[in-house]
Amino acid sequence: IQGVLERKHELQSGGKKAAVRSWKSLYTVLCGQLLCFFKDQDDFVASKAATSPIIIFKARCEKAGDYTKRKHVFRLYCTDGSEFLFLAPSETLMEDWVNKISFH
Ligand code: I3P
Repeated sequence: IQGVLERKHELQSGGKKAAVRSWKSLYTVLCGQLLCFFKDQDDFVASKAATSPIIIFKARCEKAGDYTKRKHVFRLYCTDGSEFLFLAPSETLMEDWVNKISFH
């Protein structure tokens, strides 16, 4: 699965509150046990990553029911204690991302 998601860093590894907390639009690609991030699809095709990838091996992913400011948001809990919110363009796409990340 791949497509544009907005991403917000909530916790750094170890569980410390992330310093940069703004939403960022990223072309996101699930590749095996990695989530990879690009500025847009052209950069993906050119393999020009925008940020480091996130390792999703054994990560937990679920709809962020507690986050009520925006719709179609899911949360990723990584094994290093870091946490990210992702905003999908629709509820269907959000469920698709959650299922594919959870059962990759
Ligand atoms: C952050 C930005 C985020 C906001 C976050 C702010 O400020 O406004 O949208 O999260 O709030 O710190 P900045 O752009 O200056 O980094 P929400 O959209 O979830 O409110 P937070 O620190 O309470 O998470």
